[in-house]
Amino acid sequence: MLKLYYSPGACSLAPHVALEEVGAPYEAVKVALAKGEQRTPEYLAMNPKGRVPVLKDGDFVLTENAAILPYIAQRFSGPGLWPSYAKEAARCAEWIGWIASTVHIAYAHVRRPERYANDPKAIEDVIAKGKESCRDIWGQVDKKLGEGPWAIGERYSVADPYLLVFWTWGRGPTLGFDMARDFPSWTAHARRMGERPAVKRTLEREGLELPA
Ligand SMILES: N[C@@H](CCC(=O)N[C@@H](CS)C(=O)NCC(=O)O)C(=O)O
Repeated sequence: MLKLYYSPGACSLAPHVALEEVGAPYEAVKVALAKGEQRTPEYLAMNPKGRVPVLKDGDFVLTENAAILPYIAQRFSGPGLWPSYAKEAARCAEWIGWIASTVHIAYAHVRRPERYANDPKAIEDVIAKGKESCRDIWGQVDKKLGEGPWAIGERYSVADPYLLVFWTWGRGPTLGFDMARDFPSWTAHARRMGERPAVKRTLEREGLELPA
């Protein structure tokens, strides 16, 4: 039995949706980040990084969205969430690599500035600059998505639920972007995501609103 350790609204939303999409039996184990459950000795013994997501497949423990998403897609190849054509697969890897290394990290400068500076004034600056970077990067995502309809074009892949995470963070209180006005292509993508039964089920379980 697969187990996904997730926290509502966190970046673990992406593998959560992916598991719903592939229809594999799995258990969703909630980790309350606000209560520090990611730092208990038991959790750290499983994932010394103290983060979600973690995917357990028997004894195989996997961390990092950039590894977990391709793993889910390739292990359950039936639904085709990892493209079989080399160029499409490369596009999918390109999105996932960029989201993990750049989009997520830009957001962390605003949400977790204490990781990047100690001095309170410097922290203020990290947040201000982080917001600017996010607006710029959110714009790049919007442009790259274009008409879609999906991240890599005509075909839905695990890059799509990963994008949804950052759309929801864009509308959240940390960034407070007007996603529909400023990032219309990404918002159209989020709305398409919201029509998928797997996404509806996952958002409901995590207590998140559908993209309006
Ligand atoms: N590079 C990791 C990042 C994971 C990560 O930062 N997860 C956050 C939630 S979105 C977390 O668990 N934060 C808890 C903490 O920092 O204490 C991935 O993509 O899987």
